[in-house]
Amino acid sequence: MPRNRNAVRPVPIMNAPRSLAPGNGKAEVHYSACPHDCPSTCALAVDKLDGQTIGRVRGAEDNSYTAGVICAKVGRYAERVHHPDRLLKPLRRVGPKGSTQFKEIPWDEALKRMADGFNAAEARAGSQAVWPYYYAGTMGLVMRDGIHRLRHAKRYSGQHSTICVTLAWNGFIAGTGRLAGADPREMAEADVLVIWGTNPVSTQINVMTHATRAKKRGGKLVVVDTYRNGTAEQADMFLCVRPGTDGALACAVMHVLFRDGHADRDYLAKYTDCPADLEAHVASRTPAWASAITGLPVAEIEAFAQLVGQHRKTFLRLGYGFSRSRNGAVNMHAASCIAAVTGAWQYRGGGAFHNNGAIYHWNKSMIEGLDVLDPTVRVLDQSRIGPVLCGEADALMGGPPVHGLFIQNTNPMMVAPDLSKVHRGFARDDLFVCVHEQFLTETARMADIVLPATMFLEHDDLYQGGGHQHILLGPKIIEPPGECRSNHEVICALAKELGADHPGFAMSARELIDWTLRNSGWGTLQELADKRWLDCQPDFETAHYLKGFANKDGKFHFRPDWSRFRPHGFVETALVRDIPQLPDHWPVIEEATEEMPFRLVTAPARSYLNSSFTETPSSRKREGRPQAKIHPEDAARLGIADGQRIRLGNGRGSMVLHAEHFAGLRRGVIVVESIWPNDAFEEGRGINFLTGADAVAPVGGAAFHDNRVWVRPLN
Ligand SMILES: Nc1nc2c(c(=O)[nH]1)N[C@H]1C(S)=C(S)[C@@H](COP(=O)(O)OP(=O)(O)OC[C@H]3O[C@@H](n4cnc5c(=O)[nH]c(N)nc54)[C@H](O)[C@@H]3O)O[C@H]1N2
Ligand SMILES: Nc1nc2c(c(=O)[nH]1)N[C@H]1C(S)=C(S)[C@@H](COP(=O)(O)OP(=O)(O)OC[C@H]3O[C@@H](n4cnc5c(=O)[nH]c(N)nc54)[C@H](O)[C@@H]3O)O[C@H]1N2
Ligand code: SF4
Ligand SMILES: [Mo]
Repeated sequence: MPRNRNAVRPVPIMNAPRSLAPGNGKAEVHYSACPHDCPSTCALAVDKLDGQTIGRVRGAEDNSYTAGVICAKVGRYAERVHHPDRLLKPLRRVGPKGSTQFKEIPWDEALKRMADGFNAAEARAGSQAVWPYYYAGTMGLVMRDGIHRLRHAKRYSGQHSTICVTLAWNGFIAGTGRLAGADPREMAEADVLVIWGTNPVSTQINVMTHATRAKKRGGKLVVVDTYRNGTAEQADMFLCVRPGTDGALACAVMHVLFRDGHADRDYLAKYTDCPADLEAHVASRTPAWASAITGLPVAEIEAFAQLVGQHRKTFLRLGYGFSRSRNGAVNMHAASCIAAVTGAWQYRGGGAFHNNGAIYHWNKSMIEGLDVLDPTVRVLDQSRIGPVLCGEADALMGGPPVHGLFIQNTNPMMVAPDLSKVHRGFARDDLFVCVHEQFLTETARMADIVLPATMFLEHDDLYQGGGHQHILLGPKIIEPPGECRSNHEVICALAKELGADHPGFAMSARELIDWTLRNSGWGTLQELADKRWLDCQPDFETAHYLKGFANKDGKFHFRPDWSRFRPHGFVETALVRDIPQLPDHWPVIEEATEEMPFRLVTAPARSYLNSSFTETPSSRKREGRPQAKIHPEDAARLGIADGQRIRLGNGRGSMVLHAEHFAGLRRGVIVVESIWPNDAFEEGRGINFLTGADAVAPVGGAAFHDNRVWVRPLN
């Protein structure tokens, strides 16, 4: 993001000293949790230099999952928290939408204008014309989820949060019945660790800590991905698949497992729903069949299957990446079935893991105001914000247009799919937008009112690890700069202005944390503060489903009930009827065509975290410029030199960037590491101009890695 030159910044803040060696006696060490949208949710040790300033951030050594390791971008967090471009005062737009012309206003006026804007929207088309829109810029339960309390108290439109996890979670739960798996620390005890559809070297570094321990014990690391990324570089076996074909690979592996006597028939009979049907079904899913779909040589599929078949302690660490396809939920389910066929679940160091969301059994009714939720209010699909703002009737679910948007913790002008619609929608004159942000992001630049937000070190919050099993406390450590306010403070102040009523609006963040812990069976705030984190790992038998899987019949389901996932108020996609009943390759991806011969994957860049850190100079420097990785043979055929400007396009739009010759992917596949701001590209159009906002089966989601595109060289 360019510096917001025109925004007024009256309170200069100092840049923190570069870094401070740990333990040199000068800094006080405070403990926290990383708030970013990352499965690692690291336990942090933060050097506090004075009341407003931090130094170095490190991983807590004594947390058994973090184990002293964090990613480089958060290690340099002083650069983000003390960034000269932080928003410090409320702003009112005085120029055209999208410009950086804003005027500072006092908080009282900002809140009044917001309330007026939302009340006007409501007067026009009812309360559902206001859409509080949020995501996981902070993962703190109070600061992330408190927006629902305002939503429910006011009967504003609901949000079905599909942009990230829906496909992956539903795909995993389809088999096990529950979003939880083997203790991820057991990865260290695996004989074969399969890292499938996640690039932890970039996206959740702590997986590699435990993977390295497995390798040191002689365990084998297998990586299944669409390109030779940082994680694949460390693998003993790398399977480079065509995007969206993991269901075929999983079926062929199961074919070999049955064929060669590696299926655990006692386990199958006791713990699974229809093993005979599965065996008959995969009999025709041979390695040759899968080779034609995945692009993998038959020998590689056979070798992978033998490795899995010969080692009971095979641990499948299943990520988000391979589920960002139109068949992603089916592929996730298919991969998870492998552990049930071999019975790997029975062994320490075996089984499968994706996310531990279910182990925390939160009572969020005070944070989210669930007691005042009206189930008749429509629930709009987050990923379809473009069609929603453009007034498409199906996206609006037959209800009124959206005239008011209140946004916290997300930057949809950059990260949402089908950006041409998103940008058109935000530009509407009859749309009132308020954005609460840390920086003047591309979304904030579309707002009528911009509010300055605190960062995690400046407010109290509660966190849970998705990729592990800890509840962590992130207490306020330093004072916020300027007039920044936390999400909770803003929600409560706005509720007051709007006359919305709920006991949660009268509580402090600390009171909400205490209430939530007590009512969820996790003790008190004081106890958590004393312990710093709680290890919530269920016992071995529970985590490995040895007392039965979490489905009603106690079995792992090879034949899932896909209709179970429909959230309240949401219409499942028409495609749900066509989902294959048993694991399979489901050919609903955007296959390449003659006109659009490439498949595009938009995998995460190491130094960014979604839209975050695109504002920090060190991350920008490390990423260089947006580039499209293309196979040298494809490039040669198209006459594209290494580093040449190219245009990528499809039916949704086109954009310009530079080519990078890269042999670590299949021909016909392009990878653009993301997410860059749109203004990092010529013409101001970024990668999400190419991605689709069609709702993916069974109940929505964004297929960010499933796009067909054409490529043209430019001079
Ligand atoms: N092409 C492509 N697009 C993608 C993806 C992809 O892989 N490829 N990934 C998708 C995925 S998985 C996700 S989750 C989305 C996420 O995309 P975003 O939701 O944009 O993600 P973040 O960068 O985590 O957070 C957004 C904003 O939250 C703000 N923020 C942080 N903390 C606070 C706070 O306490 N208060 C307030 N008010 N604001 C705060 C940050 O400053 C940041 O601007 O992007 C999706 N888009
Ligand atoms: N540095 C960094 N860290 C991040 C983020 C970031 O943007 N940058 N984003 C954060 C967020 S919000 C999330 S949700 C997580 C996501 O983190 P991950 O679980 O790692 O998931 P993805 O990042 O979507 O993609 C991971 C890998 O999947 C591969 N992939 C794509 N399509 C397929 C396919 O069809 N099959 C297979 N086998 N592989 C495929 C991609 O090439 C990529 O290497 O990371 C978080 N951490
Ligand atoms: S690895 Fe993830 S959770 Fe850990 S510090 Fe980095 S962004 Fe935060
Ligand atoms: Mo995500």
